[in-house]
Amino acid sequence: MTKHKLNSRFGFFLLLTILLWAKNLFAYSVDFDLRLDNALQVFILLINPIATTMLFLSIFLFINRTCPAYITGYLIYLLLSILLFANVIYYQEFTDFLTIDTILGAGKVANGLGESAIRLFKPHHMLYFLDCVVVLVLLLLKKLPSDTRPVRARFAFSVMVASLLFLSGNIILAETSRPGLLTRTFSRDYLVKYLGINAYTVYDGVKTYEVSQIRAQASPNDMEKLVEKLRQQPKETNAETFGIAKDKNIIYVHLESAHQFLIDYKVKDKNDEEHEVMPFVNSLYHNNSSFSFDNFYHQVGAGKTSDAETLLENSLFGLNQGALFSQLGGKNTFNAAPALLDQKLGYTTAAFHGNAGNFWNRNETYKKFGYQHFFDSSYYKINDGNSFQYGLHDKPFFQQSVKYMEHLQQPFYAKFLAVSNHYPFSELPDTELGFPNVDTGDSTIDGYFATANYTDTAIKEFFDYLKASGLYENSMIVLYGDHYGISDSRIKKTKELFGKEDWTTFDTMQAQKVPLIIHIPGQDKGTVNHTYGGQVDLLPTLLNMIGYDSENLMLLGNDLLSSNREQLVAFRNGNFVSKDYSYHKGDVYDNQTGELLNFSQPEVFEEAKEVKKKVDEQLAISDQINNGDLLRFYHHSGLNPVKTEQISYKNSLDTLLNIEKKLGDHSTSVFSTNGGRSTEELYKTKSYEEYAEEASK
Ligand code: GP9
Ligand code: MN
Repeated sequence: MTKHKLNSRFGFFLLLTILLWAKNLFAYSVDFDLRLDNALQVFILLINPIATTMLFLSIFLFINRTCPAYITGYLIYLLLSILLFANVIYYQEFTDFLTIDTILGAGKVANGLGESAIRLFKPHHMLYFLDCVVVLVLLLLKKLPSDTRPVRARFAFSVMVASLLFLSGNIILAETSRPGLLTRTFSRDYLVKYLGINAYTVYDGVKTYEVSQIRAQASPNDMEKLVEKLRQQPKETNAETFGIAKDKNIIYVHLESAHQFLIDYKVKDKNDEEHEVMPFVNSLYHNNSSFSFDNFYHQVGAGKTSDAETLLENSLFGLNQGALFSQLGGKNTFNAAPALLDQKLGYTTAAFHGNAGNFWNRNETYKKFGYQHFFDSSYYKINDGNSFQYGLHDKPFFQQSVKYMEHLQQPFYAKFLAVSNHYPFSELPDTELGFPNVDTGDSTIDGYFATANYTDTAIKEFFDYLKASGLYENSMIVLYGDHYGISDSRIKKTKELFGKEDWTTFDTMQAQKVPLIIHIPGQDKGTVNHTYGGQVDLLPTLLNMIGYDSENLMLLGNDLLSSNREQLVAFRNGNFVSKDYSYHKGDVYDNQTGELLNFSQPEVFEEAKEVKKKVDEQLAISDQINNGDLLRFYHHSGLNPVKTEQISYKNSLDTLLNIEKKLGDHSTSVFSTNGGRSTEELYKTKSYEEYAEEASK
């Protein structure tokens, strides 16, 4: 390129592009923590600021007159610099990126940040503006050559098209590295990591606009209509189990990617010796203090884990597209279990998870759900040896949770999200290897049983602690599978593991069953129940057990233990399973034989088409409530909207310690009931290697 060109307006364009690119890379390496896992991610990160910076800056190339062109170019550059810097400051405080909602509406956050801006300002932040000042001064002093000749419109247009092509290339690479990036929106971290701050901000702006349009059209009247509809479907509850877990702590143990077929399954090793995959969970499953279920299905969509959480804590479905947590979690009004238990029954509420709090937008959604405390990865000691891409492994996760859990006032509602049994099912720490792999030729399936076995031991250790600390007797512990681990596209490769010759669509549907075990120490009427139900039914079941009449809540599910319940499991994609048959895209299969009934039993086929209407209606009601944010108009629940601005997850331990101190002798935390001593030493954990060595002695 000639010197002449560099002195032109295009030269100015290049200069600004390079400066912004450099500042973005600087922010990536110094101020943001974007966790890169492989070379492709590094490459994408390096190039991702370029396309959008060029695209925005190309606007000034279209302006003919010299002064306005340079001023516009400079202002765009300044705005992009401010956007970057604002994110740097925000990230320091919230470990997350600015949303359009925060920028536009939330004066609170801006004020809060304003106050602490001085505290947050670090000397190296000067670098984000130094160049802006230098360029401005050079422009004013006319040291930077300003070219009076306009850029030809055709050239400006080509630059714009080139940046759009670059952007498409960037998006394609990003989708290759992380499929579902734009449709599932795992977290803002991911969007910035793959597309850069500018593209993320535009994407967030478009989504925010879409959401606000739908909400603006919704009215209290829409809610009333839905209330009427739900009233026509009276829900029975089981009077015998009403209140059997009254005042108990509620402990949720989230079994990541657990299929029901893991229950009682034994893996054969090379010597044909059998190894039980989840011996501890199996013992709970068959225990007479457990209400267990063998026809319980996950009902998640693209939001996977987060959809399971939505279903479980709201008895509403996730969204038809993308994740409710990411799209609406920080915006909507919910009548979620944590808020309900806190406000109506005085429970302390806390969530524990060894991954970053912004994954699935949990930081915001949990506040809206009413969680008072959230212990995310920042509360755990994590290193390369005890973690993988989804966070801390289960054994250290449960163990390290104790120092927080022991300070929760009882009764508490605590959710523990285990994660080791997550795709790709091959990332256990070295000391945890040893459980035999299966041999299907698909490495994802082959490691699945070993990671599940690891989680099983972690849960056993956690239960041992609960017993040793005395928490066990005061608690009900609910274990549930969040969704499938082996996807529909792979699942047929498991057929030999289950002694099957063929694999049908019906088998794939069966594989969507997940474990559900409601363990209530002291009960002895627990059995394995065969009712057909799904995750949407868990909250009504749980509320009945703790003795809360849920009549005034907008719950779409019904009590799994009621004998008169309608056994209908809607999947997020509109397929369903009923007591007698399974429906898949117009095909109806017999639940007992797996046979396709469309032709052999046309009457069942016709009936199924009728049932399908109910399923569609259930999903539609859920979507209307969620998309229209209709619970903001619903007051019969008697719940107050959660005051999210009063919740902070930054110093959850201090908050708990202060409460403990204030309550003094009245404190009911385990720490207090243990005479003000920690119960951490009661936690015993060993690696697979150590257990194996012990067993061989
Ligand atoms: C990560 C974990 C995984 O925090 O919840 O989510 P998933 O990929 O299973 O939806
Ligand atoms: Mn999951």
